Amino acid sequence: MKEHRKLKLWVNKMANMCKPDKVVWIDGSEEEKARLEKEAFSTGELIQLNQQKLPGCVYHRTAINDVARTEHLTFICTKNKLDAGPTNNWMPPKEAYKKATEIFSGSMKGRTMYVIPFSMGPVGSEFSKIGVELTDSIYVVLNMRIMTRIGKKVLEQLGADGEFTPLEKNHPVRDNSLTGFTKCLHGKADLDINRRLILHFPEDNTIWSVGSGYGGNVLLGKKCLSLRIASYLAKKEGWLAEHMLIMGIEEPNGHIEYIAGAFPSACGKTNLAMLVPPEGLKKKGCKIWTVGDDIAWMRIDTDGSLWAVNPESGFFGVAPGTNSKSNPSAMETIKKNTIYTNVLLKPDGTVWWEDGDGPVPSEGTDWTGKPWKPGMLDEKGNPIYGANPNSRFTAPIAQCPTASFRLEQHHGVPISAIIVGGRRAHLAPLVYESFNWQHGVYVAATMASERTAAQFGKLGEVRRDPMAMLPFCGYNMADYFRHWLEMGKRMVKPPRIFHVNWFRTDENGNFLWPGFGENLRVLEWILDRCNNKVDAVKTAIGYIPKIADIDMTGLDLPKASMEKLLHIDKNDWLAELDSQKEFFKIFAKGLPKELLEEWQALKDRLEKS
Ligand code: OXD
Ligand code: MN
Repeated sequence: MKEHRKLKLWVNKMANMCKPDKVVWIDGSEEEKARLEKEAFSTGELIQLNQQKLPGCVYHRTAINDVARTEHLTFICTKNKLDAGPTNNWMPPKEAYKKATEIFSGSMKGRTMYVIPFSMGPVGSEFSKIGVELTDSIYVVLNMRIMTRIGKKVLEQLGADGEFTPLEKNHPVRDNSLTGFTKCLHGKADLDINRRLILHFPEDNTIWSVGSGYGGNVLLGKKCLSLRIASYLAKKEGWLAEHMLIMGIEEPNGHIEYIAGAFPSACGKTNLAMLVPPEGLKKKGCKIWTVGDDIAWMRIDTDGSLWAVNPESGFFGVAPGTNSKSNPSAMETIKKNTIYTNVLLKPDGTVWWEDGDGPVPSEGTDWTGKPWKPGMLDEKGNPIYGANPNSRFTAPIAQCPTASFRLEQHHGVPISAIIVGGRRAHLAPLVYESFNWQHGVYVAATMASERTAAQFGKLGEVRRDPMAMLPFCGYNMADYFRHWLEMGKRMVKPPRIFHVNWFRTDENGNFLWPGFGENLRVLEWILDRCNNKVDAVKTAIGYIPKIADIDMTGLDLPKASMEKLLHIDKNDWLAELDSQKEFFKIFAKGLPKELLEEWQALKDRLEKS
């Protein structure tokens, strides 16, 4: 194979800085996997789990101060601050490279640097992007092996000079600053939080992450490439890189329609992507197909509609709360070939987490490596969890019982509807449909979630998270909104945009909607709307369902609850508008005028209602 000169030069340059003892090129083979696992078992980086009960599964603990994405240490490094926008941390590229160089220098002495060529999206698809991650962590290599397509086949695809394949044939954008792949450098260094930086250089198509071993900070194909860098590329090349699940709903006649959905974390995105139809709807014979649970790359095809691919090939899911009731398909998926991180390790070499399956084990080793028993309290009297609340499983999508047969298809799937939503105890009805694309963009740009007890901050406080992209947009979010508006103009048949809220509560704080599989009832209504099969009630905020149009077969929910779920409180909405206005202020003059027009139009409609 002819070598890629620029790739080789870059690897040498990075190795000269980090000074690893060895540089190993990852080929993606089974023998390589076995060799790396063996080495990691011998150093303690990984623990082999019970191979009878969990074949192919391994266990890993991260450092105690390194269990989640560190947004405050995550930077967009563009020449101009304005290009990063008001919602991102910004650092000038020169300063960022300098700071990180100091930490990276010599940090891989005594270690091996692995070179991982990877493809986001099926290898060879014209919609895929290639990256190369350099890392001193075997855990990262083994995770990337599941989450992305790696190895020799990717190098072959990159070829000898490897320009990026422009995402859309009709809108090719050649950018000479691109050298054919995203240059991703990761080093654990000393895992010191004061020497941790997650740096994105969109103008150089480069990511540098140092001082962390936590997935979201170090699996650089995921949030860093597929969202932050990709959103920047998508803007330039005329497509969308989104923090969205993709799922298909198959009718008994075999017709499948696809939905993409954006939800902030802790809103049940993974569960929704793998939804199991509830008993009452089972006899209808609908099937769910999971295309992805976290990221969607979407482009306009020659038919003028929006098509999506999931660039990932694995799930990096939160373990606590995942059980056979909340997500039976996930439980099935993670029975083999799974990497478990920061969960409780049981004496029999299996794993457990809070709100998981099975009885609470009588003992185990917790995620920090200490002996654990149920009911243990810390010095402040708080419960000591066996598993970290953000403990994870990494598993291949192909193992999911509902994995879509179109996962490997280069073309992706056509999207009929986009749904967005957060946790709102009041305000937002169970579902509403926007009037048109522009209104839908406004709905998505103002979406929000209320903090739960599990999050830092004031309980119930509203956190705006436009398109669930607040931590992931690699450029100025005001330009991102404009890009969404422009995409709508280019589509002949744009997907309809809906807002859902599974989390509305009654006066006593109890959830009004049962959620989980029952959400299919709402998805069915959404698809019926897309196919002009049902009417709706026009309200100030958008179209809501007529109660009779939601199929409630087998669900015993009082009509009064449905009424509450669909209620629109004028005063609450007027207060919401004030809060949205405050949020819009941060974008100053950059905010597209269309969003302000939509805001004003909603205000007028509410006042008249
Ligand atoms: C994730 C996240 O891990 O959104 O997917 O934080
Ligand atoms: Mn996510």
